[in-house]
Amino acid sequence: MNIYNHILQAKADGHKLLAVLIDPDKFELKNALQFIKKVNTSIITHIFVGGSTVNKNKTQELVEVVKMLTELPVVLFPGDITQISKDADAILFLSLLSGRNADYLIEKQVQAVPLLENTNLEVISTGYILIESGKETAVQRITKTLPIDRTDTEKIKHTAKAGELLGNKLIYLEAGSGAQYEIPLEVISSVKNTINIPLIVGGGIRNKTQIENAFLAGADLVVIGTAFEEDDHFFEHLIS
Ligand code: 1GP
Repeated sequence: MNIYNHILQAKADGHKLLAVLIDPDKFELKNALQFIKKVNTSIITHIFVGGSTVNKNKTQELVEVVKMLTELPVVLFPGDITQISKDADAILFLSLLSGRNADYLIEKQVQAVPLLENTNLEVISTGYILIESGKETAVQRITKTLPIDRTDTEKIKHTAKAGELLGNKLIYLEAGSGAQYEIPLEVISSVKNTINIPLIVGGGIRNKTQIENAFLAGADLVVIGTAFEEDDHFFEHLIS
């Protein structure tokens, strides 16, 4: 089964999914064996790879190593076209729907096409929505776009629905890596009740209660990066 169909199946079964996000710029390859061993024995279902600013080749090196160490699907979550690796399993083909910068709505995607043509990556179109989360985040800085106000549930809901109507297969509500505040639960549930495609939620989630609350509110897949980077013991709460 391909990765998207698996996500659809999990959604239909009410089986929640959890991704660890590895940022190639912050991750030390020498720690890969130990780190991925912990991933493999936790409840993590997907490994996302990506970052806002990544040196060329770092993604490729990281994906090669990770693929050797796990059976879990490795999904690119790219901040730029330099983060496309043919050795991953899939790519979230992101369009930043919260912003009005044409580069991140369509230009980068056009530039990615010749690179994707040389791969067998499963391409999963994803409406990416940045929500204000207390302080400026890397996504905001790099893309030069404003996030949507976290209290403007109507606008967030309409943006997510527009993303679905445009043909996206996933909606990703992003508070930004290291966010001060995670996506509000009422925003998650409101978007969940509006769209029919799977919902990804990430940014600022640092403990098991926050994960469970995001799931209860309607997230189908939760993404966590910083909590794993900062606390080695975080995995211990997530043993399968
Ligand atoms: C960022 O949603 C992800 O794109 C993960 O955020 O690093 O805050 O977990 P954190």
